[in-house]
Amino acid sequence: MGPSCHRRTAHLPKWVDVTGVGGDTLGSMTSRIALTVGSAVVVAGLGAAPAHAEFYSTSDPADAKGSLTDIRAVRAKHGAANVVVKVRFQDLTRSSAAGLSIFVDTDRGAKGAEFVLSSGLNDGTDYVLTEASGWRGTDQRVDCDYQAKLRWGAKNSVRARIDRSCLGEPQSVRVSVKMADPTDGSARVVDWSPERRRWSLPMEPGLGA
Ligand SMILES: [Ca+2]
Ligand SMILES: [Ca+2]
Repeated sequence: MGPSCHRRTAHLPKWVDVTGVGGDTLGSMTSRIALTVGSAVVVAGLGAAPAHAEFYSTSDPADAKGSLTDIRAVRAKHGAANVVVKVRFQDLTRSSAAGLSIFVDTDRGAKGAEFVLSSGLNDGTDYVLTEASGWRGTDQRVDCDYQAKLRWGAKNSVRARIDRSCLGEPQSVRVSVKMADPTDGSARVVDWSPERRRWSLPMEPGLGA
């Protein structure tokens, strides 16, 4: 339980001058710039929808006939500390043989996912976060703070929480979710959200949350 987490040292804010400007000058300059940044945040809060949101939410059709774990909704949040992804299924049962992959894109320039959290959907399942290559996981486990919780009963869902440090403190993330169910072995049922190898809208961490 509780794998160790490498936390990076906090980045210095961009406006901190480390070149040795005198205290008074630096003090007044930083407070003026900090004030400007603060005003920009207020304006963004009141103004039009930002290009990037902190949240993503989508419903998914009942299109994976033959599997109880048909994906019905995905919600995600890129918070100040974590990326949280919740996947809701038609019917999550403790004896499920299905598996879930939560792909995470942190680099739009590199094709496919950079990370993938893989989990079974049965009671007592293991789960693991690895680096990804394209749309495949690798054997490169990421040693950091993350968790997947299965919620039985009416919730029928999985909640995955990944510390941002696991992902290299990304500016923006996108997610894509895949469920694969071997059912009885004769017909493997696969369901993706939002679509096969398609990403959610980008999410950026909430400001000051
Ligand atoms: Ca579905
Ligand atoms: Ca990528």
